[in-house]
Amino acid sequence: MLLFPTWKAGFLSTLLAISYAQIHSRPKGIQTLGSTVSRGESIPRPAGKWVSPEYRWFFEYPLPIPSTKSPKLTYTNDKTHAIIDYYEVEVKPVKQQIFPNLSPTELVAYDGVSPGPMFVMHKGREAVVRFSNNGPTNMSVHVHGQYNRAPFDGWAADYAYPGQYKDYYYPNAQNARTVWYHDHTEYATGEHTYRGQDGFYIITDSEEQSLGLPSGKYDVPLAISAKVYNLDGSLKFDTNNNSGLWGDIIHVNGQPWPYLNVEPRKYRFRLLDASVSRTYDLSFVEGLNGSAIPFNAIASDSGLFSQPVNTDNIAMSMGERYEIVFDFSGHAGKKIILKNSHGLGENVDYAATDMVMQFNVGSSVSDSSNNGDVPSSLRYIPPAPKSDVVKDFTFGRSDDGTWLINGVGFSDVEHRILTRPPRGDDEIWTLHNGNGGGTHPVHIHLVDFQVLSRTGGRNNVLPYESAGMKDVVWLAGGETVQVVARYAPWDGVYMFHCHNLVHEDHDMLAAFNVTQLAKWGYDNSTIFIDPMQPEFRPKNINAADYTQDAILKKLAWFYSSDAYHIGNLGAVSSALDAYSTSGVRAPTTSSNSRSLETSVLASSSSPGIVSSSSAISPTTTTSAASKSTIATTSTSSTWSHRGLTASTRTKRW
Ligand SMILES: *[C@@H]1O[C@H](CO)[C@@H](O)[C@H](O)[C@H]1NC(C)=O
Ligand SMILES: *[C@@H]1O[C@H](CO)[C@@H](O)[C@H](O)[C@H]1NC(C)=O
Ligand SMILES: *[C@@H]1O[C@H](CO)[C@@H](O)[C@H](O)[C@H]1NC(C)=O
Ligand SMILES: *[C@@H]1O[C@H](CO)[C@@H](O)[C@H](O)[C@H]1NC(C)=O
Ligand SMILES: *[C@@H]1O[C@H](CO)[C@@H](O)[C@H](O)[C@H]1NC(C)=O
Ligand SMILES: [Cu+2]
Repeated sequence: MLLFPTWKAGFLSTLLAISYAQIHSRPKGIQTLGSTVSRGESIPRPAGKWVSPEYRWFFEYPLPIPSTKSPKLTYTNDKTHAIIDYYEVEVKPVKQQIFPNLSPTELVAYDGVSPGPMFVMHKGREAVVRFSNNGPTNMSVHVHGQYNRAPFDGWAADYAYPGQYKDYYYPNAQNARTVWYHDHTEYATGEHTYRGQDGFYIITDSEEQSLGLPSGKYDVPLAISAKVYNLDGSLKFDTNNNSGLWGDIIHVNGQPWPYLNVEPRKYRFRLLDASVSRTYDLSFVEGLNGSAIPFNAIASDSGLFSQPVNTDNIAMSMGERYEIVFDFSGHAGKKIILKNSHGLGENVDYAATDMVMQFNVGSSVSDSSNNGDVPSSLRYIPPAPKSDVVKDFTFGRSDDGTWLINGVGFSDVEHRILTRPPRGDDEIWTLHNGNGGGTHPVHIHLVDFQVLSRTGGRNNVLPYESAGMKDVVWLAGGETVQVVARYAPWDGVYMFHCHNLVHEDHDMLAAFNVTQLAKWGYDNSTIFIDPMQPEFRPKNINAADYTQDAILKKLAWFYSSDAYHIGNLGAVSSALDAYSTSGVRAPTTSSNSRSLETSVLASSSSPGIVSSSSAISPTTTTSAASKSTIATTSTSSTWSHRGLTASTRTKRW
């Protein structure tokens, strides 16, 4: 076995660390080199194939920690004291040194960093984020994992051209969870995300904070992605290749095979598979050949589990998040490697795709708070609702190689709305892996779902898949998976798709329309149901819109739209309760047959030029619901307990 020469590695990496620090314009918050643990420990030079130039600097560069984004200003309503925090993010090109021996790599990233700045949102405080597109491509931003109203959900055809901006209005009303944001532009989501447009969006709440989980520097987000590079250091991406992009260079938070100095205590890690096509089976080992060390999985896509799941591995597919608490206390002075299994699913394995990163465990603990046992009870999760509405969706490949859902892709504008769940309906969706095989992580926007069953393939639901609520489920070759969700709280048109981004762009992306229940007494405004609603479309960047005065006016206008306010949510919630107990079904079709209700989307699928002078008029609000309540307390407690009544619902149809 050819060993990597340690002295040379140490010398070289000192030099390189300097140039890295100079070239890398990462914001404050980057983990600096620790002094207690030596880096560059020699590891066997992996044998096997590379498609990129060979990478040799394993565990020599520190894990970048995304900086936390601060609001630029805060709007407070005079009467209700409700608050909206306002943030600005610029999408722009940046050069980042990835290979120490090649030219810097060109990326297009949020605020010029990849992954982008991290949002830390507190439940109960709404936010508006203005994304200004100063990059070379179109842009649509999806905050993946919260229930945004349709015009703010990153609809694939609702993109901003270079030179435009869009204001996204976010509720931050759900329980604590690890959400992420990434590009969702039609036919280009994969390439844009791959070239840098992704980041973390954390929602936190007081219930979570009272659990005493590791926090601060002991709470670390880990976005794992796999890419391919050319000899000149540029990223390789073939837009016309519709099979997948597995990648031989594994990155964590944008850095290939980094290390993190840790203390011998508990850490919370927020794992995200941000790759285009690669799935992982992750485990922690001491030394390359060590056996897997058990840890507690505590949360998935939609927040905390009801109780921790003890496991020694986590298998995850693209878009999924898992949170774990790992205890380094028995490993002082050791090196722990985060490993990946070879031979998983349809992945193509390369020389070093079995390694992810290394933890260098120090010998002392600087802060022993929040280092106790993980509580045995983490959160109340209602039992899965019973439902006899079952809809089938087959994820398969057509003869020409296109990936489709029930034979339909996003480019089939007339048919891409595959189903219309009545608002508040509990539905079981049966997801089939059809022709063409392939791994399809299925992401349903808007809802949190529960995984009910998996047949074929792995034939079981993994304990950490069923322990919490999710928004992506891994549908591997030969598998059929059932998920149940309540299609709520909002009505409107939302996407669901494969999160193998190559499949998504080629064209495994469809939609559903959560339809109004007539006469149930809640807000019946339709302003938020069309993702292409003109008022909310991107606008040309102009200085006048960026003054404090213009921004505050815009925030007041958003506030008056009543998109998310507690009065609205309360009314929706009680209307749906009434519906649930009445047993009367609204006269809406629930089949997933092709429908021809297309006029709205057909006319808006190719965004016309948005007039540059489309100044927002703060008086054109269509919803006039009163704001008699103050949105500072928990806005969704009623909502999250709705599931309690679900199992006793009787439906008569
Ligand atoms: C942005 O979208 C427009 C309209 O679909 C398209 O013509 C244009 O080529 C896109 N721009 C880029 C840079 O891809
Ligand atoms: C498409 O990409 C896959 C995976 O990287 C590769 O194996 C395949 O050869 C590519 N196909 C073409 C036609 O380039
Ligand atoms: C680790 O395993 C590899 C084969 O997987 C073997 O070649 C190597 O000698 C082992 N190293 C140690 C230290 O046991
Ligand atoms: C979605 O459903 C609503 C009824 O709730 C309807 O008004 C609207 O036109 C539908 N949208 C599309 C694009 O079919
Ligand atoms: C919406 O609700 C209001 C008040 O309940 C009612 O007056 C109005 O007619 C409704 N509009 C539609 C389109 O149903
Ligand atoms: Cu797929």
